[in-house]
Amino acid sequence: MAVTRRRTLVVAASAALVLGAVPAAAAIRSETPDVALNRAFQPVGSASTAFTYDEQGVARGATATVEAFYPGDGTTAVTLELRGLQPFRTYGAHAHVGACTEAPAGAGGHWHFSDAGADPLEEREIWLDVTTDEQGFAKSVALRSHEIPAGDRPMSVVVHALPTDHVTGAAGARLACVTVPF
Ligand SMILES: [Cu+2]
Repeated sequence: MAVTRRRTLVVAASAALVLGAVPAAAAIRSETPDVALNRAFQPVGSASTAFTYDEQGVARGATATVEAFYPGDGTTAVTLELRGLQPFRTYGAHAHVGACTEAPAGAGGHWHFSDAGADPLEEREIWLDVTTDEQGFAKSVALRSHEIPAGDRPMSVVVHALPTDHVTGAAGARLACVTVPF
């Protein structure tokens, strides 16, 4: 586990450097994720908290690992790892307001930081778009200069068919959803 965690932090640190996200980079100082979960996507109808709604786009048995870091310094970091997806494909992904349900729409809309004011849309929300490698593996990191308030937390990560439109936030059909206790 220690090795996995170290790799997570290195990836997050690299993203912070690339993005120049100096304030949010503080989030990755957390040694241990405050939230960490791994789930396999299962078809609707199964006893699961992670559903695939389109087994072509996200096969049953593909997995999602979500970690969140809350260092308490005004920043948040969230990482998403997906395994077993289609190779060489970009998927949109975001934190959503509701838990996953058997209906794709059940997770509701994008969750957003209520104190984010006029920040760009991506900074007001938690976007985790990924592009898979030849193995169908992908990882993304979202670093934000806000904290998730106790009474207003996202409850899921939804994987979409298309990259996220930076103006509208739209990302096409909902292919899969994993309930996350942020
Ligand atoms: Cu979404």
